[in-house]
Amino acid sequence: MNKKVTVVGAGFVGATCARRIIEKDLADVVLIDIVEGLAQGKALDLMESAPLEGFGAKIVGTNNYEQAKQSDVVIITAGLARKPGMSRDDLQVTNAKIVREVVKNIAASSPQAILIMVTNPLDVMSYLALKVSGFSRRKVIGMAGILDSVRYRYFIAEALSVSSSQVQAMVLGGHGDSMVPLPAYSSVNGIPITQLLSSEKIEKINARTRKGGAEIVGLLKTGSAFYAPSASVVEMIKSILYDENKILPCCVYLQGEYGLKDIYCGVPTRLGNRGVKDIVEIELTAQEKAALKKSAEGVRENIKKLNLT
Ligand code: TXD
Repeated sequence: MNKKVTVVGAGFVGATCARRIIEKDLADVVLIDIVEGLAQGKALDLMESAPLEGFGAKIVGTNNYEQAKQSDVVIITAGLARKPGMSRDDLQVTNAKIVREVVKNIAASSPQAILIMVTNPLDVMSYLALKVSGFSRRKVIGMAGILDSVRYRYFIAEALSVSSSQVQAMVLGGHGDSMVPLPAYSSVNGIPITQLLSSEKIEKINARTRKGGAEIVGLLKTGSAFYAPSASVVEMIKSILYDENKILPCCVYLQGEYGLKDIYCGVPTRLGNRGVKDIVEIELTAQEKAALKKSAEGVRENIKKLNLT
């Protein structure tokens, strides 16, 4: 039997995730949206591409949670996206209401599922999903670090005129302007970027990475990025459904790791069929540790505004 992935929110990120999953035959997909006909229309359109694209996976669209029962993985993308001039935090009040309702429904229909959170502000919504679902921390994981890291990889590849597939790079911390790119853990086929680029050039790339989301919002004007975000979600799904045990930067609940407690933050995580198998603690300089702490404290301030008891 095929694996089952439910995608909540049939907008830009959700529909593109659904498309990538079925075109790669990774799982059958249930696409859910609150807007009548939207998920149904996109699902039917995708199924009609199957004869040409040659995939065997199935997708259905719906407005309720009946068909989502017994999902292996649920991706939550429901909520507003940024417009120019907005920060991710500006979305919090509206998106918290949406995420609360969606997570309650998912917890009732798929209590065994692994949740991948996408809705912004990502770190805060992941925390909210953990609390509302009552799931174990291994099963509620936010997607952000992979996206921030692939942006970093692309910018490094562009600066060096090398294939981006040869660039490895790591960005930790919250999914906001205070995220923490780690040049010491970034390389081109094993060669540290610190040997290939000047520190001024690296600092410029770090700054562009921190503002990577805003750069796309500024260009699109009506919404935010979705191609690289959906590809990043699929990287997580593959590692979970096929127990690949990849170490990927993910937004996870910390209970003392990196000196941080009761908070969601982006750190290297080993992902497999049980969700988070391990949180990997890497060595950081005093400056990087301070930056990670600062990034996490910003998230904590916003978590307080959720008024969870
Ligand atoms: O790195 C990351 N985590 C992110 C996060 C990268 C890119 C986008 N990021 C965030 O994902 C973005 O800031 C938004 O909060 C979400 C979704 O972004 P997207 O670009 O897909 O937004 P859309 O196109 O507006 O789609 C949102 C859909 C839309 O179709 C709504 O009708 C639907 O969500 N929606 C709902 N679906 C189900 N149930 C409820 N309650 C609901 N409310 C809205």
